[in-house]
Amino acid sequence: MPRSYPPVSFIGVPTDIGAGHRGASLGPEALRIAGLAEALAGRGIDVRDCGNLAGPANPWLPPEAGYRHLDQVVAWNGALMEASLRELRAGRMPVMLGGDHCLAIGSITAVARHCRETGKKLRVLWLDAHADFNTSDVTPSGNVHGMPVACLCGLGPEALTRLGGEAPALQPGQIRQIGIRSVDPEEKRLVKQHRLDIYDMRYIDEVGMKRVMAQALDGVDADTHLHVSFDVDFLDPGIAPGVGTTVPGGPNYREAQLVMEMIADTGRMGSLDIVELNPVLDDHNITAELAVDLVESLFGKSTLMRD
Ligand SMILES: [Mn+2]
Repeated sequence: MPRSYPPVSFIGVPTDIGAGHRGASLGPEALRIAGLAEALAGRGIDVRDCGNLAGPANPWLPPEAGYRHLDQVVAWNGALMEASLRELRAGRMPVMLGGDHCLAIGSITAVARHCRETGKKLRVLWLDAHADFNTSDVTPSGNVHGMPVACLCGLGPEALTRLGGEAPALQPGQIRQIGIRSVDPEEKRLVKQHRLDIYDMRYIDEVGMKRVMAQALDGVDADTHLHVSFDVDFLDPGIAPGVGTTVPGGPNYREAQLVMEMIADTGRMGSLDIVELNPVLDDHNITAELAVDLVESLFGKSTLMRD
C-alpha cells in the first residue's frame, strides 16, 4: 500500500540575504513553475501553498563584524520560524521553498522547538556540498548561508542562536551531513572539535551510498521527526548547474535518487527545506525540474511497488 503523508504546506522564502550570489530569491517561483505542487498533489498529498513570506530587501553590503546583512538575516529567519511553527502545530508538514541556506536557522529552530513541545526525537539530514559550520571568526566571506549549522548548534550571534528562545536549538549529534566536499580551512577544525557526523564524498565513494544512508538513518524510529535540509548544491553540478556555489564531484542522479528513496522508506520525514536553487544561473529551469523529481522520491515515488 502506498504510504500516506501528512498534509503539506509550502512556505516560500524569496531571499538571497545570506548568499554570495544574487538569485536564490527567485527559487520559490522556479520550483512552482517546475510543478512541485502538482507533482505532490498527483501522489495524493494534500498540498497548500501558503505563498511567499515578506522581508527586507538585500542591500548587498560587505561584512560588518564578520557577518553580511545580519539584521536582515534575523528578520527573514524570525518570520520563517513563526510560519513553520504555525504549520507544525496545525499538524502539517512545512516545506520551505528557499531562498538561501541561512534560512535553515529559522526552519530548523521551529522544528526543534516543536519536537521539544511534543516529546519527539529530532534527526536532521543535511544534504549539501558544504558543512555550513562557519562562524564570524573563521568565515572567509561573512555570508551567513555558510553558518547555519554552527548557529543551530549555538555558535553564532545571539540573535540567531536564540531565535527560538532556547540555545542551542540542536546538538551536533542530531545532525548527519551527506555529500560534503568543500569545507573551509578553519571550519575543518570546528567540525572536528564539535564532532559533526559528516559523510563526505570520499566516504561515499569508499563505502557506497546505500551503506552511508543506512548509517545516517540508523536509530530513526516511530518517535523520530526527520528534518531534511536539501541544499541543491548537494547534487553534482553536471546535473544541477542552477546553484551559486557549485562544487564538482557530487552525487550523481542515481545516488541522489537512492538518498531520497531511503529517506522516504523510513516514513518519518516531518519537514523539508529546498534551498540554494538559483534560477539566474540555471539552464531552462532544469535544476528546478530535477529538484521536483527528487522531492517526488522523498514523498515515496518509486519505480515499483516495493511493499
Ligand atoms: Mn548549504
